[in-house]
Amino acid sequence: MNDRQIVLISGASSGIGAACAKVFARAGAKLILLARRQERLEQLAMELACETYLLALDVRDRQQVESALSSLPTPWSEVDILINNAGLSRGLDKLDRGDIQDWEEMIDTNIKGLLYMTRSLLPGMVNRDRGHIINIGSIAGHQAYPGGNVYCGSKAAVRIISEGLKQDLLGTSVRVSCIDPGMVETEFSQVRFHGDTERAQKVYQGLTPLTPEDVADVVFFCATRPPHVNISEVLLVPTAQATATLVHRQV
Ligand code: NDP
Ligand code: 8X3
Repeated sequence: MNDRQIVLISGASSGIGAACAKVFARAGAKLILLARRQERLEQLAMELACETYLLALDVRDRQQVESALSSLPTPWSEVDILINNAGLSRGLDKLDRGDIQDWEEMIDTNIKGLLYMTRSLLPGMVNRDRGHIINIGSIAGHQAYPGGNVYCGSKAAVRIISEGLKQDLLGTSVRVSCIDPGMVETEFSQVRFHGDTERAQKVYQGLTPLTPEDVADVVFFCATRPPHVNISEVLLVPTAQATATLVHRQV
């Protein structure tokens, strides 16, 4: 990658986002790290040997997103790569028993938050005729699974929004990628099960899941292709996973 490129990573306080920060920092990027937990961002920034700018905000808050991104100080204002990674699942209930607050949190974060971020930074990329939007989707955007209903729908939306965005940007040099991982061991399942650690651990029992670093490697690869190459979509899964529901566990 070009030295000194500015990379904004949402959801940088944990898991895949934090791993992306480490990979891009090693390559010499300048990083804007965004998440709600400021202390986590500060801790990460201390570990990184690169320039960082921290944005402690909630991507669901449209006003906060617009105001923070439109007032980035000059050395940070021309974002080259936006990694839309902030996201979450809540619950695994059948739809008739689903918690509406959980649905709203997923839709507001995974779809609307991603749109607010993109809408704020994309005009600058188009004007400069340079940039890359990298969205973190999921295998759940390709196949639904029981109880996944709204989460899977939100990730299907990420996939289709990415496809539409690529079409809208045709004729510009701005690139779009959608990276769709299968099972990755992060705080994801803890968040899904509202802090039920035992239930969260069972998700990965008997198999070797992807690590956040595995996903970050793929994100970095997409971001570092020559300018005429656009990797539009990548589905990556653990070797022990075939589909959203078909996994091989050693007993
Ligand atoms: P983590 O829970 O470890 O990380 C999620 C990150 O998103 C955190 O940094 C969190 O920060 C941030 N985030 C959540 N809500 C908001 C918000 N409203 N505003 C700002 N930041 C927010 O999970 P992962 O690293 O696994 O998840 C990253 C992405 O990868 C998600 O989009 C997820 O759907 C996707 N994914 C995960 C898979 C997995 O198996 N783990 C597989 C496929 C896709 P904070 O709480 O500090 O705001
Ligand atoms: C996260 C992976 O299969 O739990 O998107 O939905 S899965």
